[in-house]
Parts: sequence; structure tokens; C-alpha cells
Amino acid sequence: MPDSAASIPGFCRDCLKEQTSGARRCLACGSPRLLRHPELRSLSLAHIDCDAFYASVEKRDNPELADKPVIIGGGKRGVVSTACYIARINGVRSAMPMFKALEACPQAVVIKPDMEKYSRVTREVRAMMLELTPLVQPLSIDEAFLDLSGTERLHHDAPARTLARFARRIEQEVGITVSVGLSYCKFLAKVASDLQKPRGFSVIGQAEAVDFLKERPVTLIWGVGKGFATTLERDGIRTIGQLQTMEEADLMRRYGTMGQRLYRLSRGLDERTVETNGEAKSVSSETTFNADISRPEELIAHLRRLSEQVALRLRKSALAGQTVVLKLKTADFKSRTRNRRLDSPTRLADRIFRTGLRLLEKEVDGTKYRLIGIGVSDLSDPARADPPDLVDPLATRRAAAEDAINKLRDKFGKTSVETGYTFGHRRRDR
Ligand code: TTP
Ligand code: MG
Ligand code: MG
Repeated sequence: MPDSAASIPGFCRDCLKEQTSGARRCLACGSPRLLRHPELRSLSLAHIDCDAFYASVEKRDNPELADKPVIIGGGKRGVVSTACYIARINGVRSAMPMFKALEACPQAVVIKPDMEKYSRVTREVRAMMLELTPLVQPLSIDEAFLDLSGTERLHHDAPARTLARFARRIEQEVGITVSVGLSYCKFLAKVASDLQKPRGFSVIGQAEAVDFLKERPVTLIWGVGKGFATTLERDGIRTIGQLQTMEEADLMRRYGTMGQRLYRLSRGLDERTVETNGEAKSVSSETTFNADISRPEELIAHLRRLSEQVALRLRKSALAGQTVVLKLKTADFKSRTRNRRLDSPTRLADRIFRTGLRLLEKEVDGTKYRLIGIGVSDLSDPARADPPDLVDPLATRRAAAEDAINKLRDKFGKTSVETGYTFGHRRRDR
């Protein structure tokens, strides 16, 4: 029905011309990449995520790879960091053991990650984002939230078209592609950017949010990982639509503060703003157990593994933190947070782990826990982190050892190098 389509605001993602008819192709350039949405002129919260990030950078730098399946990851024993979309068609996925990936796609070209190169691209993309708005919140090496409200005068355009222009510019000037999600809140902007990858641009408006969410699985909700999804499943809850029919008080009684989050996000209510200061305020990693745990050895093994994840993230985002924060949640959903400030910022798994261990020692008294998390706050530049330690000469040696382990990890993938504590407790889910 051309009539109704014509009344919906729209433009062409290639030539950016406004579309005033309901035609399927752009009236100006013939491109089929048209974007139409009733709320296109008012939405301003975006999430942008690069497509197959590491692989796209490698393809950019070697045009011979353009039509080949490309996997970024370690040697035969490592895991897949990412795979290009051609390799994904063959079933290759992030975090898959390399041998499995090569079983699925034997003709793939495997490339070792070059973190420094990817970080340079990240900085370049981020600088361009900051030309759109000062309100940019990076979430990881290849994605960020942007709040473009109030930028119409600056860009002489609505946020939607400014974002399409940005995506086009990244392709032309950086040589990789991105996917954009546009909505009115962070939760749905992030969901949207994932809907149409690669080179996607998806819009989720206020009017459709509840309906859109109804049939989706609970795992779409921020913070609902595999563990918590199992808990919900046990209670008979699988879809977000089911949460939409439940009372807030009921959800809070069952799941504590997480219940409140379920109540709000399931209805598309999310007031979180785009935070810029210091980018992230903390870097942490946590896990919810399938069955509650009270045994110290098991808690310590998790703590070790999570400390390593935190260190890896600090390294990837070029950050260090000075306060170590341990988080526990008891079987009856009570949260315990303990922290300790260090003499100097750290980015070492071992220092994070040992500090976390001292905090944990006081909490292992037979209490059953359902969650453990470790992280660092007071983030800063890593330049001043982990100075050679006169008091503890071993620390310097440990730092050197960790550097060596990290280099091996980059080379062979995350699970190929295990330290004593995590051995045998490798996580099956990513
Ligand atoms: P993602 O944005 O999750 O994935 P991606 O950019 O490769 O693909 P998509 O198009 O689906 O967004 O992660 C960004 C980069 O982070 C990715 O290119 C490689 C790295 N990464 C890992 O090293 N290990 C992982 O398990 C994941 C998920 C990502
Ligand atoms: Mg990505
Ligand atoms: Mg990402």
C-alpha cells in the first residue's frame, strides 16, 4: 500500500535522499537500502557495533581475502576470536575451538590477532563518533552508545540520517563496515544494532517496543546469562512476554534487584543514560553458578578465572584499576560487595586475584553462593600500573610471567594457556 508507506518518514542509506513515495527502491539512486520508520525523526539513542571487527580490518588490509572465509584466532589449539560473515555461513562462531572451526570450514584463512592494529582502528572510529556527539560511551573494542539528542542544529539533520552518513563515512574512510541500532533507550538500541548485521540499520520505536519484545527469549535482557536463564526456565519463564504479565513486587520477591530489572526492561523501560566520564567506571566479570556453591576450592577456581578475564579486558581497553571489588550473591539473593584499594593501579590477573582472595577468605563460612564476581574500579591509564615492587620482588617476576602468558594467549587463543588455579575448571559457555 504505497499510500501508508509514503506517509512514513524515510531516506536512502546510500545517497541519503529523503523518500517521499512508498517505492521499494530509492527514487534518486535506485538503491534498495531504504530506511523507513514512523519514529525516524524523533529517535536519538544509538548503538553502533563494527561487523566482524578483527576480520574486517584484516580484509581491509589484504584485498585478496575479500571473498574468502577468514578466521581470526590462534593456532590449531586455540579458539576463534571472530570469523568473517563468509566463514559464519559455514558455521564458524566466536569462541569456538579452532579445530572445530576448521572442521566446519577447512578452506578458511586463519590469521593471528594483531591487537595493536585493531586498537588503532578503534581509536579512529571513536574519534569520528565524537564528531557526532560528545556523548559517546564505548562498551568494548568495537562498539559504543551514542546519544545524539540535541545535535540536529549542529548536523542540520535528524540523528537517523546523521548516523547513516556516519556509517557511510566509516566504510569510505576506515574501510570496515558497522551496524547501527536506533531507539529511545540503551537496551533496545543495542538489541537493534544486532538485528540486521552486517551493514545493518535497525530502528525500534517507542510504540512497538512491548510487542517487539513479547516473543523474544529472556536472554535478550541485559544481565540474563545462561545461569540466570536456567533459573527462570525452572520457574517456567522463557519469553519476555511472560515477564510482561508479571507484577513488579512478585518479580522482586523472587529475584531481588534483578527482578526489578526484568520488570522494567521487559516493558521497554530503561532510563540509563549514555555515560562518558572516564569511559567505563569499572571493569568486572562475574558468573552465576548452575548450582549454588559453598566450597572454597570451587569459589577460588572461579575467582581465578574471572580475574584473568578482567585482566584481559583491561589490557584490551588499555586501562588499569586501583580498587579491587569482590561481589558475591548468596543463595537467597543477598548481595555482598567487598573492596580493597591498592597502593598502585593494576592490570595483572595475579594481583587482582590475590587481592580478591583476601576479600573472599572472610566470606567463606559455609554460606552458599549463587554468584561471584571480581573487578577493578578507580580506572586510569596503565602507564603507572604495577610498578616494579621492592617489597615484593616476586611481583615483578609474576608480572613478566603474565606478560609472557598474554602474548601466548594472543598467539594461540584464550584457553590454550591455563594457570594452576583454573585448570580443570574451564568454562563451557563462553
Ligand atoms: P563482537 O562485536 O562481539 O563480534 P564481531 O565484531 O566479530 O562480529 P559482529 O559482526 O557479530 O559484531 O566482538 C568484537 C571483537 O571482539 C571481535 O571482532 C573479536 C573480539 N572477540 C573475541 O576476541 N572473542 C569473542 O568471543 C568475541 C565475541 C569477540
Ligand atoms: Mg562487532
Ligand atoms: Mg561488539
